[in-house]
Amino acid sequence: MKLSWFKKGTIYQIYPRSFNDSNNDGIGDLRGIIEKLDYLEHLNIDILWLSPIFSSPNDDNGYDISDYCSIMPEFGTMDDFDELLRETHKRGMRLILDLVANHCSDEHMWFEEAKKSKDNPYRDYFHWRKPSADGGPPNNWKSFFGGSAWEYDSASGEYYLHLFTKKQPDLNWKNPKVRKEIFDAMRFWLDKGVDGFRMDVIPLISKREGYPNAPDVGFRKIIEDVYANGPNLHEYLREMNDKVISQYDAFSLAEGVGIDHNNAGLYIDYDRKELDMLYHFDILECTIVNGKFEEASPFDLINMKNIFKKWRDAVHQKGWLANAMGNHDFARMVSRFGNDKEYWAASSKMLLIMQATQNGTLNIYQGDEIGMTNIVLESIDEVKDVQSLNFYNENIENEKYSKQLALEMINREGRDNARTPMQWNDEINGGFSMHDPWLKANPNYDKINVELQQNDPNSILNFYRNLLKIRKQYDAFVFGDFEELEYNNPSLYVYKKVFGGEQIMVLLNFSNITNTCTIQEEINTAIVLINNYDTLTADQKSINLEPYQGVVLKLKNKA
Ligand code: TEU
Ligand code: CA
Repeated sequence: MKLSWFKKGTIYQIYPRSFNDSNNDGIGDLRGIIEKLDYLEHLNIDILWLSPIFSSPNDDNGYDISDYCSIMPEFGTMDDFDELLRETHKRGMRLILDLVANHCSDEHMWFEEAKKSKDNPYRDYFHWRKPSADGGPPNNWKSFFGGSAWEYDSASGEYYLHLFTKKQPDLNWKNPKVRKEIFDAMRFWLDKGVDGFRMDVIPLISKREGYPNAPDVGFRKIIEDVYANGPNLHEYLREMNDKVISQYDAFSLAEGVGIDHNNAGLYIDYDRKELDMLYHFDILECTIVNGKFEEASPFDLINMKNIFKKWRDAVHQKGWLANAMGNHDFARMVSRFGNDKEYWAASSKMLLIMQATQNGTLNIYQGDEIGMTNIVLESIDEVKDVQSLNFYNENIENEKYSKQLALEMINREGRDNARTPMQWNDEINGGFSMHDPWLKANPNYDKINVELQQNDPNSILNFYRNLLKIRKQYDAFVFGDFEELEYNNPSLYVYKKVFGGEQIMVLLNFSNITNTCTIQEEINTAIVLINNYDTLTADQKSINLEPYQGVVLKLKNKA
């Protein structure tokens, strides 16, 4: 198996804008990250993933890059970056960057040139189409962030494609020059020593021939069938791996938008030599039916078990996954899947136990290690995310929702929930910055912050630290074969994992009440490796699990 250093590792995603502000201008920055490297090392993190740090007009907070080989001035300088990389490596951690290669910014030189004329050498870096017969957009494709995916350019009388905002024109990967530009940019960072890339919306880079209309099915299905998994995609990924990634001691982590368990193998099977791992959307979106801010379904544990199982079966022994329950695009993990009120600490810890005992690389998001929760934004002026703002404007204009309801929906599902400043202590703005931050801090920083939890042996933070360490000592956590118990139980998630002779048992209670789990195992010889409560009540045949209790037992080795 190639590069197993990343398999047992834990990836910690940093959203630099919201992590730590070293110069008090309200925006997190690279020196702010350097200041916290000891914190991350102490937390037992192995790999840092930085959301985009490249020059960008920030229409989508850096996911609209205007220069792939420079640092966003608000974040610092190239010297700061070099120091950050050096200091990360010095502590035995690795660093990966966020490669946004499906689109760039409309302020990138390539697009500014392309707009100048139809015969400009950069024109073919993008997707241009004539208007349809009625003068409207060339097809019915919708942007991920609302409205048509086509923007009219009056100078040339043509439309360009943007699957995200109109300031994020899609790059034309069919053009070999575009591929070369991206590969060169990747080499620029790899030559500096970065350890790989998280690849933003990488399944979208190859477009359907002739740009056919999308059928009238839900948006998720449209993503799968029309936007993602295009005809030349795998050829591009192989080329990227062959020419770039495989030439370095580096790995790729794909954002698996539009990938399901049936076609995942095409991306990550070892023998395909395309991507090293992906995180899929089935868990992240298990309460989202078609798209954000549309119909939502209640959390259903059996459904979640099914999702884990079908993915596990699909990739077992053939490829590798990353496990994430949250990131900068979703509301906070504990607010969505746990109970952020009376069982806030227990459920935060239990969710970590679940992720950390699924096969794959563990991928955690900044702030989840202290149980950061969703925020209530009081008015639309406090909302900063372009996805939420577009949703609001579109639906107020067409009178689909009242202002109040639209804001409630944003507060429930919007991306700003995950982007509020990291809560370091109980000082102003949670110690993130002395200046008003770009997005307001969650007022609960007086109760939820790093400093408080560092000093509390029972805190979520210390639980993470301990669990991340133990996870590395038992291969069954990361590589074990699964045997499920209580499969049809809607409140308990219970499984045994076996690797070599080593056996562990994981018991999780996804509910506000105590539940009893009947087990056949001889548990009187078991050792408690992890427990998010101080006590565990059990007899020969059963275990009582308190609300959101999570336990990992080490069973006697198999002969
Ligand atoms: O996200 C891609 C993506 O599919 C998101 O639109 C996601 O589905 C959505 O936020 C959930 O409602 C990536 C980045 O992670 C995101 O931050 C960027 O805005 C997007 O690509 C465009 O680069
Ligand atoms: Ca700053």
